[in-house]
Amino acid sequence: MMTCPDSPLPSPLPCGRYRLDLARPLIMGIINVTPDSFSDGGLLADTAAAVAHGLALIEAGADILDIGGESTRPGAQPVPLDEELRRVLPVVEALAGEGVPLSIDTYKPEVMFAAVSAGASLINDVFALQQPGALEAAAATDAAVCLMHMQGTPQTMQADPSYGDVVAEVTTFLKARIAACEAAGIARERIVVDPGFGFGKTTAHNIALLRGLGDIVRGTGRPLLAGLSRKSVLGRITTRDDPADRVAASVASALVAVQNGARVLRVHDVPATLDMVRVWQALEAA
Ligand code: 8Y7
Repeated sequence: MMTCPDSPLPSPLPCGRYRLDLARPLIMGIINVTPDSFSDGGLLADTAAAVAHGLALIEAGADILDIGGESTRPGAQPVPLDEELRRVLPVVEALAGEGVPLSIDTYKPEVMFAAVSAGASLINDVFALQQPGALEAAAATDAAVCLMHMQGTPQTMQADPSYGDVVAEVTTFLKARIAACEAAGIARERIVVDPGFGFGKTTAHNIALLRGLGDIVRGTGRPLLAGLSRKSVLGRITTRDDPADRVAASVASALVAVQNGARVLRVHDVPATLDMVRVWQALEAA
């Protein structure tokens, strides 16, 4: 197979009761369990909608589902612990038996532990387990862990992002977080890294990271997850204000990410991304 010669061997990623084969890029479908401001159906309706969306994403070919109860978009406000648990746990419980590993998108240790106990197999933390208690909570599980880079916090990160060498700085950060995980008893074999597109980055920073993904993969020695789906940077490049109009840009950027070594793609648009992966695979196999 024509894999990037320097990229880490795509050995299976231990992920709870699953072993994820990263020989081809995996598609992580996004499920946001945040209140629908256009419906007054309450929590039951939000849960039902999230579960139905998850089943549709599995049907469309998602390899992993990422479930989140708090938006981390620029400017988003934090959600209290009990509210986040109320949002995500019923969705994790309902989807845990569907044969696809579930990822919990949270930075709160209590949510990590409760979600894994309810059936989640991957912890996706945009704060890279830096919150008090997060390393310990993850270490107490057998879940895989995605460590993401962010400069600042969701409330402030887009104010004035600044780097000397963004690829080098993100790599250094991720290596330090891998070391912190190992010191806390989280084996490096369980770890996935993520440059955090859009999290404290200008358009130029995001482009430099996309071009430099191979350096991050080689520098960290771990599989890389890329999350570019529908993000503002793609809106700025394409002049598309509505995120729903950024599907083609999302697929194009995901293909570049795959060509530069990404192994997991966090996306809203599973069918379009799957077609791209199939085209990429056909070229790899030839
Ligand atoms: C990412 C993410 C978001 C990402 C990882 C959005 C939760 C913002 N983006 N997690 N989460 N990587 N690992 O626009 O890029 O989807 S939320």
